[in-house]
Parts: sequence; structure tokens; C-alpha cells
Amino acid sequence: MESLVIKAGLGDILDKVKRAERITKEEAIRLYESPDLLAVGYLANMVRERKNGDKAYFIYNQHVNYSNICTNLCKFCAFGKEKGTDKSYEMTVEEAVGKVRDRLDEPITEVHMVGGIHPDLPFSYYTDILKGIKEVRPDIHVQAFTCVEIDHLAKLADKPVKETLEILMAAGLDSIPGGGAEVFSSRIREKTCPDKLSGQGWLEVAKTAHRLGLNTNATMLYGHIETIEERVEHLAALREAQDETAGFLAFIPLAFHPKNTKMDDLSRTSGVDDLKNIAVSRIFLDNFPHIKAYWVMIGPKLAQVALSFGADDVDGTVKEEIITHMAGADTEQAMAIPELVRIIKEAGRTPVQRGTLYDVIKEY
Ligand code: V47
Repeated sequence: MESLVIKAGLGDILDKVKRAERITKEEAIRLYESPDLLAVGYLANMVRERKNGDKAYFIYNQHVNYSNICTNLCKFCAFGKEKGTDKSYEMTVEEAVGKVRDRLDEPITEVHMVGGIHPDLPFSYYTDILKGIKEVRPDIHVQAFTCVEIDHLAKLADKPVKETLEILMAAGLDSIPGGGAEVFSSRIREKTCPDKLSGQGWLEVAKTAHRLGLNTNATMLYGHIETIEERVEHLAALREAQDETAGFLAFIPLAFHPKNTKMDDLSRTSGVDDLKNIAVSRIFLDNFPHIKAYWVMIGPKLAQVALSFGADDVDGTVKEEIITHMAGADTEQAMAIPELVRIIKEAGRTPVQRGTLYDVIKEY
């Protein structure tokens, strides 16, 4: 395999990867541009193995999307709807908490809860949902509200982000998911999500959370109008932030789904690009412990293959995924544990059911 990497003109990067040395932005661009997927994957697999050995993780989780009403109306999103329009919805606090109550008989360990930027729900709505979930299921880990929502909640509470987070933590917030990062480039944000929190703003919220001991994830929405340079700048900003605060747990590349969006003239991402994003991020983000292949977006089959291209996590059972399905995902809305275990074992890894913070719940 090493000769294949050298033949692909990536021998210098191979030497760096072997020495566990950081690669540069220019080298990341070369990896993205290399037509030799197997060579790039081989390098990523070396990094994955060094960091996570034989383990590949999944979680027993549940998604709750309390409302799709959103003032941002990003062009790439099929989930967000204007208030009062067709297909817009908003759960009451009781309905959102009820989603967790409905599944008390399942060994779920994490609720992943996100929604739109709602124009008029009060701050108490969000703290009441957190408290309500903890009342019905005290042991559950609540991973909720993207950095974009947290920034909105701070405005609602009329408090700095730090204080807002402290209030949310006291109400039951345990960690923050990675959504809303999109691509940090202001060119991309102006063209696709001009009303959204800036990339710099997103990073500031994440770093503030880390300083309070809250872990967060990070994502990148790829496969629309971004350039390779913009992808690499996004990864570089994340790597720099992680050097400062070390609070990111996982990076999750999100494959753009165009259906029902204002960018539906674009095609879906290719398998090669999906694997490249996993692989290059694994090599470049040397300070991120985990890279997640989100099966909902790239499909269980490619998520399985991604375990040989740098990923060490396939997300989890999910249950009732809405955001990607509104944008035309053809995957299931949930996956059972035996299926997750099977795809991981077939990929030659040891399946590990994890808690949100990568604590081991069960090895299979
Ligand atoms: O924030 C929106 C993206 C995100 C589309 O932290 C789209 O562990 C593809 O962030 N096509 C929500 N993506 C999902 C998300 C996530 C998922 C799984 C795990 C974690 C984690 C985070 O999905 C949004 C946005 O960036 N998105 N529209 C679309 N059409």
C-alpha cells in the first residue's frame, strides 16, 4: 500500500502521517485533489488506527426536533419553514418531553434535540423542555441546541453566551451537537445563509461552551457551492479552535441533500467525495478524537466502508430523523442495534456502544 501512496505523489504526507506530524492546508488541498482515493484512505486509516485502534462506536440515541419554524431560511435547508406556512410545526413543551416519555422502555442514553431559530418562543420554553426531559428520564444525556440556537437563546435571555449556557446547564443541558457550522466562509454564508450566525460567531459559542466544561461536536456541510480551499479553511478554523479549548468530541462531515431546498438544481454528493471528506478530515484534524460517518446522510453501506477511510463512529439508532429526510434522504429513519453491530463487525472493527462522551457502555 505504501508504494501506492508514493506512486500517487503523496510520499511526503505519508512520512508526516507516520511521524504523527500535523499536515498543512496546502497538503490537505492536495489530498482533496488527489484522484487516488485508496491512497488518501490508507493515510486516514493509519491515523484512525493510531487514535482508536479496533474500536468503532455507535450510540443508542433519539432525535427530537421541537420545531421547524425558522427565521434564517437557509437555501440549503428543507427543514426550516416560515411561521404560519404549510408544513411548519411547533411542539408544546409537553409534546417535546412526551417524545422522550414515549420511549422510556428503550435503553436510550442520549436525546439529540435541535430546531429552527423560532421568532417568538420565550427563553423559558427551552429551559422547561430541558427540565421536563430530566424529570421523566434523569439519567439521559441531553445533547441539544446548535451553537446557532445557543446564540439566539442568549439574545432571548438578554445575557452573554456564557451566562446563558450556565442557565441551560443548570436546566439539564449536557453537551452541544455540531450543527449550524455549515461552511465558515463568509462568501458561502452570504450566498446560502445570509441571516445565520457568522462562522466566527459559531466558533466563539463553541469555545465558550468548552471553557465551561461542555463538550461540543463540529460539522461541515459539503457538496454544494463551496470550493476545496473553503473546506480546508473550515477545517483549519476548527483545528485552531480545538488547539485553544480541546472541547470538540467529534467532527461530522454532512453530505448536502438538495431535494426540497432552494438549491435543488445541484446533484447529490458522490461516494468518492463522501469518503474523501471523511479521510481528509481524519488526517487534517489531528486534535479531534473522533470522526463520525453519519449513516443517515451517506447511507449505512457507505458508513460501513468509511470505517476503513478514517471514521471510527457511525452515529446511532437515531429514531425519527427529520432534517435530512425532508431534503430527500432515502435512508431509514432509525437503525436497530443488531444492524449497527453487524455493519461494524463486517467492517472488521469491534463494535462499542458508547455514551455521548465516548464512555464505553458495551463492547460486542
Ligand atoms: O445544522 C441542513 C445540516 C445539520 C441539510 O453533532 C443539511 O453528533 C444535508 O448537525 N442536506 C443538522 N445537511 C444535523 C447535524 C448533526 C447530525 C448528526 C449528528 C450530529 C452531531 C449533528 O444538518 C444542520 C445543517 O448543517 N443540513 N440541511 C441538507 N439539505
